[in-house]
Amino acid sequence: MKPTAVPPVPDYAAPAPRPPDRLLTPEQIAFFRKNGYLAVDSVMPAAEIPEVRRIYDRLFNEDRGRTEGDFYDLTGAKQKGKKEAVAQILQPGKYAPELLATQLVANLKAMMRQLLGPEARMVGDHAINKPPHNSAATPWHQDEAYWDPAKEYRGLSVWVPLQPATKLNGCMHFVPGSQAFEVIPHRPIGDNPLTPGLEVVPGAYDFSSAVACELPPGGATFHYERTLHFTPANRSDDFRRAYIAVGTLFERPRATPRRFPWRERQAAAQAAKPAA
Ligand SMILES: O=C(O)CCC(=O)C(=O)O
Repeated sequence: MKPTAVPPVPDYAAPAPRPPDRLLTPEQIAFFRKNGYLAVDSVMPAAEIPEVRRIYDRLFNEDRGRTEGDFYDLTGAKQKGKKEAVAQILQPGKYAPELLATQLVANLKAMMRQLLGPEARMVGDHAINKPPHNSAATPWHQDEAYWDPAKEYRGLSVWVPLQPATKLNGCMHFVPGSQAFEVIPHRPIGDNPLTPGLEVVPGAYDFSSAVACELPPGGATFHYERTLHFTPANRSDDFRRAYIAVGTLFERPRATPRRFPWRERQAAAQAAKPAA
């Protein structure tokens, strides 16, 4: 059989091929900077939602990225034949470059610049698809806990649901103001170091001040790299699809070193795993 070539990583930072057709208001920008998150009802034309959703469903139906290690279950250790509880594709733009030519992405790039500054650029994307009637939440975490502890960052994620996002199917929840925290202690989900996902160590924080952000399809939430966030399990009859774009203003070496023991545990467990 002819081996299929691994698609190249696209230039996420390239200028969008079209101008934005909507922007954030000064009030929305001020809200984001104060609270560390923002919910917006529409970041793309309504007519584009079915088109993006078709691309998204095709990628998941075709298991795109599995052989490259870009398709996996965020919340569980890999088990042959077991369906993903929280299926994630890293860099869907690599497998469907047409995603990056959409009005959606042109708008998100412009909004990233509004929120972080004119030097901000898009650096990647991912897609998280929760199947219907599945009990897996995406536990509380800060995105920076996944990243390189030797670096410091200023960045954000934009989370775009392609159907309504509700408390029933797993909308985003945030702790307002938590963007100002340090990275708090995390561990691999379920304390299983073979799980790729992370969670805040149980008891390390009281999440009672969290807010839920329900959205229409084609809306978005924005959050900084340290904003605490979570999504509940999908208890609805439909998939809960989210396309996520990541932007940064800077990524540079930290002046003071730090360690993320949770990442060291995951790396050690992977290294000790017998070859498949
Ligand atoms: O979609 C989800 O379940 C979680 C999304 C998330 O954690 C993120 O976008 O940073």
